[in-house]
Amino acid sequence: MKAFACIAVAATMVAMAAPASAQFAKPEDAIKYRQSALSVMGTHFGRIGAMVNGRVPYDAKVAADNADIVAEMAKLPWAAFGPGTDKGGNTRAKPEIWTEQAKFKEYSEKLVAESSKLAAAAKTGNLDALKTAFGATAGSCKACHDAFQAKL
Ligand code: ASC
Repeated sequence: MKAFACIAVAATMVAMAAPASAQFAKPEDAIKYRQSALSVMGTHFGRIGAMVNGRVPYDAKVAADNADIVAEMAKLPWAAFGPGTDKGGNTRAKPEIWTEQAKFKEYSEKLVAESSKLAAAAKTGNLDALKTAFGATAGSCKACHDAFQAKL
């Protein structure tokens, strides 16, 4: 019984340590995963945008809750851009993601940093601070899309 539990724990640890790309059985699964993470992030980012742009009233608690989600989601997509996931699903990911990996990594890290600042700014309850951080975060979304996302 004990030995069995140890094997189960060891197997879980191996799975957690495995390269992220190995966590997706098929390229299609990785594509679906990263698109889902980016979609959830965009939804919550958009809810902050609605307040920043005055389309809905500013509510500091709602902004902070949404910004925390954005900051967490921002960490997730990148592990799903592993080798071989450039094709195999319906994707607008450009080949440059895999040929300019250092730049792509830099851009993804920029988003993680800016969205973390967004979450911190949202917690201050100051709308101007939120606007500034929102603009910087949106700028990092756009820079990456301009370089690495095929136009529709
Ligand atoms: C969003 C969203 C993006 C960014 C980008 C900013 O709300 O879904 O991808 O902002 O449009 O330029």
